[in-house]
Amino acid sequence: MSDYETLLIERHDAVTLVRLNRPQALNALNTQTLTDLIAAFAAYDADPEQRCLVLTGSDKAFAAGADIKEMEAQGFAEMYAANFFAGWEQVTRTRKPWIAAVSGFALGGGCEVAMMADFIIAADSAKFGQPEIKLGVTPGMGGSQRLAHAIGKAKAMEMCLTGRMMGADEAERAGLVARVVPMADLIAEALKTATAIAAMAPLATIANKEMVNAAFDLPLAQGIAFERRLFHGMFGTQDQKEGMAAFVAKRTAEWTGR
Ligand code: CO8
Repeated sequence: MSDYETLLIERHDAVTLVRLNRPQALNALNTQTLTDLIAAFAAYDADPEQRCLVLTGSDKAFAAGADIKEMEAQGFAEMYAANFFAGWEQVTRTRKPWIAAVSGFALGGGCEVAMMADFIIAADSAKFGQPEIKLGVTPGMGGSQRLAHAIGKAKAMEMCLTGRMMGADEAERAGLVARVVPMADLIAEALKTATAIAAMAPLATIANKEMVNAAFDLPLAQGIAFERRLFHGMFGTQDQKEGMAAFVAKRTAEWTGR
């Protein structure tokens, strides 16, 4: 049973596993999926028991894009008035960490959502692409920007202009994904990584995420100053005292998130 029409949710101790579940449309992302994901991510962010989230699809498709059938008949006025799909920005504002575990197609909006994650773990079956050009449009959920940041202009431009798909090994070499694993191991590996992250000091986790993300928004000098201030701030937490005392005493730290 799930509270969501388009998602399946499992709890694995402190890790939330969210599966996109529109198999009839290769997990194409429609308005309902966005509504469901905004709610699921907000619930995760607000739950102190949950420390990491994994978003995945099926073996065949992480998500084959925004739902073309939903968009087909739309005009500019409707898209603009509704600020269509601007809600994805709420997903990117999730403060706690989340991983995209990608098998099969991650195309268009699917690739864009995977790139919203803190990092991607890919199955060897993963195929990434921005094929919007073949539909007479462009990426619209950050793909042109995040792809260029992730893999540089040459490959990002080639992918956007040709719509070609990039396999998992090339994606790893290009820096789009953190790691490639056999398809059969994808969920286990993603949960293992998420469980390791979930065991870290909660405030330091959020601070690390914030500062790595700052590298994409701030000039270097400001990013370094931001990092140093957050680092100083960590010395106001109980977890800094606990983490360093545990190291010195050669015992395992017990985090309080304070
Ligand atoms: N939207 C809607 N339905 C889809 C989509 C999609 N993106 N992708 C697949 N489906 C449906 C198919 O129509 C088909 O439905 P049916 O059985 O009713 O005919 C079912 O899923 C299975 O698909 P296929 O039969 O095509 O499966 P294949 O294995 O033959 O092919 C492919 C798989 C190659 C992935 C193929 O389905 C495909 O090319 N899909 C479209 C990929 C694409 O172009 N994606 C980009 C979409 S545009 C986009 O994402 C823009 C994002 C920005 C929006 C933000 C606005 C602000």
